[in-house]
Amino acid sequence: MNDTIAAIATGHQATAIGIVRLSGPQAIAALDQVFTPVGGVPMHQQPNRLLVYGTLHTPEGLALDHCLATVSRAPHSYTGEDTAELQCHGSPVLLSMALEALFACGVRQAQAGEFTRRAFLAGKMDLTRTEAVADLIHAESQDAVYQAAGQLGGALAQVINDIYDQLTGLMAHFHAVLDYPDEDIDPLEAQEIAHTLAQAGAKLDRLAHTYRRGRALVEGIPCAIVGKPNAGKSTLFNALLGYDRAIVTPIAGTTRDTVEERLNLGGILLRLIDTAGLRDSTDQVEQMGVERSREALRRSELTLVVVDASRPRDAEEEELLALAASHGPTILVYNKEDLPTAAPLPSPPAGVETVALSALTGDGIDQLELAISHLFPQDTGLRPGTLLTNARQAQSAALAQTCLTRAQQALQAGLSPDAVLTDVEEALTYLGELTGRVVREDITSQIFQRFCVGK
Ligand SMILES: Nc1nc2c(ncn2[C@@H]2O[C@H](COP(=O)(O)OP(=O)(O)O)[C@@H](O)[C@H]2O)c(=O)[nH]1
Ligand SMILES: [Mg+2]
Repeated sequence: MNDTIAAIATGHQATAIGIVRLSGPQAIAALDQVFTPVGGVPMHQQPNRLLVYGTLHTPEGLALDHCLATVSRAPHSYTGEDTAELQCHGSPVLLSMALEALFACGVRQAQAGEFTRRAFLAGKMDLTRTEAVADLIHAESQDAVYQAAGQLGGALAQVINDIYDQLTGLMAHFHAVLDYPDEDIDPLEAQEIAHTLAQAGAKLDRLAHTYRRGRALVEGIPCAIVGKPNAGKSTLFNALLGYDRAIVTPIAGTTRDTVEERLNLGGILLRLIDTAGLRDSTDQVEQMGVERSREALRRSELTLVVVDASRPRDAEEEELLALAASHGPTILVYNKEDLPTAAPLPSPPAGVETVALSALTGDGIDQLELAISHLFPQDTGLRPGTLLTNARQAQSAALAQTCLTRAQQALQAGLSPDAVLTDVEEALTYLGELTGRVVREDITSQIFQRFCVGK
């Protein structure tokens, strides 16, 4: 049986209300030792989920707060265990004193994510829902909230389970034929198997494709700012962020490392990466920076190529622009628009949008924001909550995809159904890992590490 855990569920700053939560067999008994309701009826005699007003005190009886408490008994609670919650005033000192009082009653500090881990182990939520809890807590844009909320409601699990059920149906039918030869069950025709595999495979492909968008929602779109030294990359980086994060100097090559910051640009979450110039250099430190900017370009899904418009564009910049454009969405930023332009600006490669601005004065920054928002339309037609949003999910889906493809190929090659269905069975294992039907301790541990204490 589990022990009883407690944690402060709210932040570490003074707030109007602070919450301490408990879960485990001793949760309500421990609460009764530190909380006395005004009416005198102890919490273990109170109904579930009723907010009860009373005094929070040390086990010795020293008052700490006048506040609310509530209990929910197993299995009708978040964790599936007996749980209790104190809603106190939000002083971090008060909250830790409340926690200390509970520790004195035999309760221990909860680890990060332990409440949700218990909820998962009690079968209260599948893995995609537990991940949604963490995503919701860390959501940095409105779309990330919609996605996490939908996923928490089970939308993603439903998509996965739909595929899972279809494949299980296939397996069940096959085994029924084998196990009950006298029952006269129609054996599976290769055509039927092919049909089901194609259907499930198509659904799985659609699901796997959502990862790019899902990751952008949760992690942000990696956006590298590249260009020659002194083009104004760091100035642009700071201008977009709205504060000075990167170092700006008139000496070429001062940004020697890459700097990364998140930025919510009209609902689109960007991971803005300022790089050192892509310049061949003999200087050791700068060379490392250059390497890193090439790396940043490889990782980026949106590239801003910054060119100093007051100087003629050179071959190196042409090359950089072509490189970025062949890699993915690219915007050519003609910077230093406030200075006289050197020459008529040559037109960019096809598909590359151009924005002229001054990172120094801020003129034209709004045009850049507009261009970015056009490249990443937010309405994708995907139902919120049905996107894969992390590497773990994407990997399981990809592995399941591989197995299903193998099954389809085996069928086409004329192999027997049991050879085909071995691959289907393996695909089911990966789909099972995705939702946590198949529990792997290393996977679950990793998931719950991402949580805060108290959730
Ligand atoms: N006039 C003008 N100067 C700029 C502009 N953007 C950057 N600079 C200047 O150009 C120099 C290099 O800028 P910086 O952002 O460090 O360039 P980086 O090497 O590409 O990161 C600094 O002196 C900036 O003040 C701009 O839009 N107009
Ligand atoms: Mg710089």
